[in-house]
Amino acid sequence: MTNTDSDNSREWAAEAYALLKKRQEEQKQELKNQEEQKQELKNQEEQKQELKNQEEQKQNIGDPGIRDNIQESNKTISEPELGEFDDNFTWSAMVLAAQGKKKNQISLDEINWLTKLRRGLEETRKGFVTELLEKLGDDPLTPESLDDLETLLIRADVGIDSTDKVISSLRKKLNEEVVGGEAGIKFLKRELKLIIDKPIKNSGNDLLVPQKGKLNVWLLVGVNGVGKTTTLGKLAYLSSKSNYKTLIAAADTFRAAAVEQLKVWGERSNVDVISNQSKNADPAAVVFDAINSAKKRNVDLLLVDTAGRLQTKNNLMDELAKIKKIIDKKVPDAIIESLLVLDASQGQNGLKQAKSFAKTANLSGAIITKLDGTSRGGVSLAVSEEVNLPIRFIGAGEGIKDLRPFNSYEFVEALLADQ
Ligand SMILES: Nc1nc2c(ncn2[C@@H]2O[C@H](COP(=O)(O)OP(=O)(O)OP(=O)(O)O)[C@@H](O)[C@H]2O)c(=O)[nH]1
Ligand SMILES: [Mg+2]
Repeated sequence: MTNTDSDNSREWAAEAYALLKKRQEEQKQELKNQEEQKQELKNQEEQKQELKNQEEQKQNIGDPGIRDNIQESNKTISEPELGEFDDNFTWSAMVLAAQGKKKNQISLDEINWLTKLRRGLEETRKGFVTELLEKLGDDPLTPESLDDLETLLIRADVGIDSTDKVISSLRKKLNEEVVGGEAGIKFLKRELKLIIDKPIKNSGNDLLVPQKGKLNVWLLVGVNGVGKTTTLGKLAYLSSKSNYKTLIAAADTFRAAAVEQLKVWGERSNVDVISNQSKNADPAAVVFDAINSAKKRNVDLLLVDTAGRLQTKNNLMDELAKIKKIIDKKVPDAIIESLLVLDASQGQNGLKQAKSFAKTANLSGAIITKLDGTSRGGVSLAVSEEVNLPIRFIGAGEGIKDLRPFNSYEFVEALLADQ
């Protein structure tokens, strides 16, 4: 970025910041007004009740007491406060602007998410980008700098295949023209994005959302501890917030605390959980019950939590097959997504799991979790290239809002941000 570019960016971001701040203040005022109106109504009701009580006392009729019949607003997730106008804001605003967002369309959730994503990928970035930039400086790329880049990409768990692909494209370009440091990074970003986008394009579906008018069933699968239940909770929130009628099936009947864990997530986003508390309940039977409920309630999206660990891996695969069979039988026109949840911090190990699941579990997509604070975020590229799975969501934190639909542009920008 030249100086003028960055001056313009800051100016643009400052205006977006001011607009967002104004909007937030208006929203706050609106909320305050609503609260006041609610309080006013409550006072009126209390006065009415008081009068009624006095009336009843006069007539000597007992009364259980004043009941607060004003519904308190539902437990909502508190809205975040707008922070300082700083480099984080500017960077995030620029990423949004590059995707066509207007100054007055920028939301705080998006800014916070991008800030979190960039911070989350910091360790991965430190591993190669910082070093790469230092090595490149402003000088043109050389065959030696490509060798360095190769090592750095492999070290960031990008995987051999993706690395080979990127390096050979760069080498080809280098044979044709002189490539400066900045142009090199731009080209690298484009190549990495192409790798991630390929399985997404092949799936014919750029963004995974539930199809209206049908029952969509999303199975979350993966080995133990990768974040299936947490991810499901975050998905339930995203889905119900986007006005899809959502239901959760607690089909991990193996781990005792799994149902309780899900209920907490369900409460946070006002989504019901279908479960069977009895010991050794059959996961497929839970799914059976959940489908009945889903049909009755006209549910758009049924999210199914599955066990990460059974006595053997074969049991796990059999169980998944059984669950799918039940769905096929009961709702043949349901849209089933089998989403493999992968813990980014497991790097190449996670990739091995993905390969083994992909062979048997008929997967349709991947969700990468724990991108916050790992140095192995590059594994996302390996999943795209080597397992050929479209990445559908990414998680970068334990909070309910720390999951977003995957966006390859944002991911690559965050991965290769220059600070
Ligand atoms: N930092 C961070 N932690 C996460 C993220 N996603 C999940 N976790 C944590 O990872 C741990 C395991 O998450 P679970 O959701 O219980 O994982 P699971 O795959 O359902 O585990 P099993 O049911 O035992 O197979 C919990 O402590 C979560 O809070 C994430 O994106 N970032
Ligand atoms: Mg779980």
